[in-house]
Amino acid sequence: MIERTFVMIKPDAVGRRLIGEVIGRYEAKGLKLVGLKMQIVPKALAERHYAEHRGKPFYPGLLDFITSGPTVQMVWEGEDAIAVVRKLNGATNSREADIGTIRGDFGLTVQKNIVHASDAAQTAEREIALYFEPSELWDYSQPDEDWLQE
Ligand code: 3AN
Repeated sequence: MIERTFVMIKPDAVGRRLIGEVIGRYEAKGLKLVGLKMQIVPKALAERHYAEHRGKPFYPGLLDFITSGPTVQMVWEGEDAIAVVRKLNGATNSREADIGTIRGDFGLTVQKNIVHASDAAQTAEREIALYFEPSELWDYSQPDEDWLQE
């Protein structure tokens, strides 16, 4: 099924000049970029984004980190995009993430783990709406789509 998922490149990866590398992984897989922006996430927005983690020991540090510098927000589209992107990203703990995944290849920590991506259809819908207006998402076709859709 063609899905859309939300992905954020975190401040560590922006600071380490990994934006192009991360975007290149999703592009190479065959996913389509349909939304893109860069911002320092306001604290109130970060609190809404990570509401499910409120009260956990790592929550204050997570908020500080995610608002500490510029981030890149994206929406990617493709067959089973939510699961495919999480596979490309690898396990949350970068040290345990398989080599070949984004976190496995570029990360060493749990918190500074390069990327965030939606974990389910409902989350994707919620996170896309948190960061994008419908008018900021683009419908367009690419000439190789027949090779990339069931
Ligand atoms: P994922 O980003 O893989 O979906 P979540 O949603 O469980 O992971 O966690 C959200 C973010 O919270 C992680 N990306 C990471 O930055 C941070 N985080 C999760 N667990 C921990 C932890 N045990 N210690 C520090 N930070 C954590």
